[in-house]
Amino acid sequence: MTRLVLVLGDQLTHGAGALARLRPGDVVVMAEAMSEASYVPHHPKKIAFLFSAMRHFADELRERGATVTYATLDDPDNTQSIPGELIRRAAEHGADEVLVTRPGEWRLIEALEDCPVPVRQVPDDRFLCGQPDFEAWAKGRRELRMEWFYRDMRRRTGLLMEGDEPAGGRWNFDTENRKPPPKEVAWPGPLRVAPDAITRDVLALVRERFPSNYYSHDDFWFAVTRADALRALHHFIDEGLARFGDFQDAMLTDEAFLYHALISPYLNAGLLTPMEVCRAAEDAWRAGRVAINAAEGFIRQILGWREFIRGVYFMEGPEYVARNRLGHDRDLPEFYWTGDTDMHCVSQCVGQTMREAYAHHIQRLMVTGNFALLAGIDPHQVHEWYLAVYADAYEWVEAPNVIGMSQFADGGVVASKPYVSSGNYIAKMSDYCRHCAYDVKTKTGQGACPFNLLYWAFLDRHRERFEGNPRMRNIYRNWDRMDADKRATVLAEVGAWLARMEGGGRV
Ligand code: FAD
Ligand code: DLZ
Ligand code: SF4
Repeated sequence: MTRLVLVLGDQLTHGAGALARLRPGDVVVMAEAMSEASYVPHHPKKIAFLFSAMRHFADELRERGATVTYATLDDPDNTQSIPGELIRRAAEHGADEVLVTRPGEWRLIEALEDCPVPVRQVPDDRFLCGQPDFEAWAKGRRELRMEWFYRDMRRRTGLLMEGDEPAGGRWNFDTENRKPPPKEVAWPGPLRVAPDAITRDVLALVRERFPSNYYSHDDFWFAVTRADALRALHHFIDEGLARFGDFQDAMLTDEAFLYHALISPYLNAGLLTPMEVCRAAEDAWRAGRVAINAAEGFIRQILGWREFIRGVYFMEGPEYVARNRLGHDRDLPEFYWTGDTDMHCVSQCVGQTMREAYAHHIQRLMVTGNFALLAGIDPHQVHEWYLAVYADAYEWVEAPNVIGMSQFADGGVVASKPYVSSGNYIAKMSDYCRHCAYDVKTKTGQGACPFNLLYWAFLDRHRERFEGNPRMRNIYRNWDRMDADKRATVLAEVGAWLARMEGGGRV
């Protein structure tokens, strides 16, 4: 009997997972499915990136001799769901078995388990730490901390190691990183690839099927093949990496990319592998082309954070995304879609997100994430927003970053304390406040920065939970030292400001 091998849109890696088991006679199934393209309102550039990358990948598989069935979104026979396509192709080819690399979302894992055609899911071997290894590492630990996991991964892979010791004598060079924003940015930004005929067809289809008042369809420049993704990686290693460490937390008005790599869409779709990315950074350091703080800071994101986040998602199970430990229930404000707010930091981060389907880590964590947490937005709505708007978003990586790291809705599995800050942090790490209608130095009254007000209100609201945390004790001391009238003013002003926001008034 014929066997089907299902390849999903984020499984575009030759010779990995199910594709490593491809036998003569197997039929590869790929499908652009409306169910996948609409379970959240994805950014059209994310959809176009995936569809075009899928079409190029299907051609590459055919060139390598595989039999591939591919359903485009506008194919009249397309059933528009992944299980539907498996049933249709199984009947077409007389197949009674499907092989697939385990998907990166519980939603799809469960849908495939329920598929009437038996589906065998094999582990996704594109990660540097397999799930059994992660769970063995996590077992018996009171708390999971990325830094310890990362050191184990350095030892295990030999990346940036000199024998048993970390290269450069330290595991972590973050004290040399996190500089305030540069005056000017000295690299041209990510490699921009001109759309070829396949991409142009996809862009036309996506423009027609996924019209949007919020998102931009214009100026699509993502790489959609492995060859171009590799060029984009080396462009960054050669021209951006040297400054990555220094400015990794900085933000600048109208500078969407700073010294960031812009490789997460490629890594997550499988066009690049994590080991080759880490090796490229290590080689640049060994060749003396970048300093250790840049190479180490960058490698830590991939070898440490990315693998750790993945392990947490699968360890915590399908209910993880429903967690709401802080009981936040406010609706996500409309300005998360329009950028229409006087808060320049939020307006900048949302604006570039709607244009580029991209924001870098600190923009996601300390601007849009910080605001949602401070304002008590329902974490599930925050989660769905992040899953929709970014070209690199799949639940396995988005959810632990949002539900865990950013919204503390998992009660501390990913983060040891909530990532909240007043406007001071944004003022230090960006030029946003200089262009803002609010005044970051004003704590209460006319023009007071909302982050300042919301920050104290958040701490006050969650006092019982956080005042015992040794890393937060001093913050509570500062709040308690404020005179009682001032504290009452802060809380009253926050209430009024939030009521204005919830009433749809401009804030
Ligand atoms: P760089 O800053 O150049 O970093 C290099 C690489 O490190 C990234 O490409 C990425 O693969 C990896 N990386 C860095 N931090 C993380 C992290 N925390 N988790 C996983 N990988 C990491 N990343 C996603 O890939 N998909 C998401 O949906 C996603 N959602 C996020 C939501 C929030 C609230 C936060 C705070 C972070 C999120 N991240 C997500 C992590 C990070 O913001 C992005 O990986 C990064 O911005 C991608 O841009 P880059 O390629 O320019 O990364
Ligand atoms: C995200 C996405 C989108 C938008 N479209 C498709 C699609 O049409 N066909 C497909 O196979 N995969 C798509 N994907 C990626 C899947 O949703 C992804 O495999 C799961 O989210 C698991 O990570
Ligand atoms: Fe954001 Fe406040 Fe700075 Fe305005 S003043 S940019 S709202 S932190």
